This record gives sequence, structure tokens and C-alpha cells, in this order.
Amino acid sequence: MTTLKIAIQKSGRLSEKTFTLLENAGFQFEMTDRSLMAKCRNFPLELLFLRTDDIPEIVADGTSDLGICGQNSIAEKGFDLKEIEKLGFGKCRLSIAVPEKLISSFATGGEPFLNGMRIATSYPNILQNYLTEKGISAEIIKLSGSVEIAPNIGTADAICDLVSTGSTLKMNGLVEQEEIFFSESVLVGTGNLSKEKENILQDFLIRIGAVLLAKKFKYIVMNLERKDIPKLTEILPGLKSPTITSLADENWVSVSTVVEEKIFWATIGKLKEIGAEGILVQPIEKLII
Ligand code: PRT
Repeated sequence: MTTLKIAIQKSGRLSEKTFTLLENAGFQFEMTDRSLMAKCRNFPLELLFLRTDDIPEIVADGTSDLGICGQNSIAEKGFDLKEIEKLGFGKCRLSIAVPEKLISSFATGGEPFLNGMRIATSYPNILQNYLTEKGISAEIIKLSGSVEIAPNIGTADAICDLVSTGSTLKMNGLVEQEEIFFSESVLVGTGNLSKEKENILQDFLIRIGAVLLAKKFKYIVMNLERKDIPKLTEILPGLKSPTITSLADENWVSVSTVVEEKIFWATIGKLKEIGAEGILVQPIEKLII
């Protein structure tokens, strides 16, 4: 039977979120040998467990049909892969950061910023592209880990590393200067699947798409005086329009609808202003439009 192979991170920041997304979409795996691969029991799908930086190559050479990794890994490796879906987790930025004391020397008229500096990074290709584009001449020191300690031990003057909360930079006395690349986890492929695998992929996308979309909405139910229904439609466009059900007290109705997460609190505020009561909020498991 034809099976779609997806390479995912074996363990690390992306592995749990990737697995949760797949499980929430209803895929069930036989975890016989988590160290190498897992077969899906209820869908023609197979997971290959790899280090995240190896995923772009495994997809590019056809060993795996698809991969899930950060856009940073793909850009650094330089493989020509097709981004199929943004997955909304693993968000970070690749930034150049310098020791605090260097900022004060720059402020008092030091060398032109970054020119002539030694910059430590695990992302030499993305950094080199940035430096070339900006016409900056700096030496790249390639490190595979613990980049943030490089200025403190004298290996480099600055660093270029992934940042999410910024607390690692702070702990090491570094200040973020330039954000040079933004990344999130993505599903990628070569765009050269057989017809059969392409059909499986489309089915797979419908299932994970329903989970990704559901995360952007909340389901709400509330009570409202019947006379205030006309005020609702401006506040609650919903997917089409809110569902309104009569209550035992004929002056009141129950209203249910979905609200976009990004305008959730603003919407709740407006609903309270028009007299909505007993607002019940529920997460949505899957949403198919
Ligand atoms: O072992 P394997 O090779 O699979 O993984 P890894 O050790 O290279 O990767 P891992 O698990 O650390 O990260 C996998 C992916 O997560 C990265 O390729 C990014 O796409 C994404 N990601 C998102 C991050 C971060 N946020 C992140 N903050 N990857 C690393 N970091 C590190 C960063 O390097 C720095 O050391 O976290 C530290 C900074 O974090 P803050 O929160 O203090 O700013």
C-alpha cells in the first residue's frame, strides 16, 4: 500500500508540538520503535524521526516525502523545498546580538557597527547572505551550539542566534541588535509527489488544516434579551451569523457562535456592553469550513 512518509524532529522543541498536532488531527501511531519510525494505524502515513537540521536534506533527496521543521533549517541548508503549510508553532527570529559594553563604545564613536567584528553563529549561510546584502565585512565563526557564550569567552565579538523570549541573551549580557530572519515550523515537500501520494497529502492537509483553523477560534454561548438581537450582528459576524435559540423565558434567547481568538477579549467586552450574560467559552477541536 502506498504510504506518505513525513520526517519530524525526534526530540526537542518541535517534536512534542508536531506530535500533538498529528494526534489532534486524529492520526494514531504504533510507537514500536520511536527511535527510528512510527506507522500510522488509521491512515497511510509513516513518521521518520530525525534531527531537525537533517530534515531538509532527507526531503530534498526523496528519502522522505515531506518534512516538518523550522524555516530557519530550510533557509540555512539552502534546499529548494516547497512550503506546503505553516504550522503556527516554533516561532522565533534569528538575530544579531552584541555585549552590552560594546553598545556603549559604539554610542561614543566606536568602529562602524559590525564591520570587522567576529560573529559566532550556527547559521553561517543565512548570516553571510545578510552581511553581503548589507555590504558588511565581518568574520563568521561557525559554532554548533552554546553560541551565546562566545563573546564572554573571547571567541567572538557578537553572535547571531535564534531568539524567542530573549531571556538567554539577557542572561549572557547580550543585546539584540538586528533581526535578520523570522521562522516558524512548516510542512515542506519537493512538490514532486506521485498522483497517489498527492491524493493522500490532500486528505492529510484537510485533517491538519481543521486543527490549525480551530486554534484560531473559540466557541461561545451566552444569554441575551431578545430585544437586543439586532445589536448582535454588528458585534458577532461569526462564520455566517450567530445561532439564536429561544429560552423558556420568551424575553431571553441563547446565542451561540464562533469568535476569532485575536479579537476575543474585545468582542467579549462589546457583548457585555449590550447586556450578554452567562457567557460560556469553549475551545474548538476541529473546524472545517
Ligand atoms: O537535536 P536537533 O538537531 O533535532 O535539534 P536542535 O537542538 O537543533 O533544535 P531545538 O529543539 O533546540 O530547536 C528546533 C527548532 O525550534 C529550531 O530549528 C527553530 O526552528 C525552533 N526554535 C524556536 C528554537 C527556538 N525557538 C529557540 N529559542 N530553536 C532554538 N532556540 C534556542 C536558541 O538557540 C537559544 O539558545 O533557545 C535559546 C533562546 O531562547 P530564548 O527563549 O531565551 O530567547
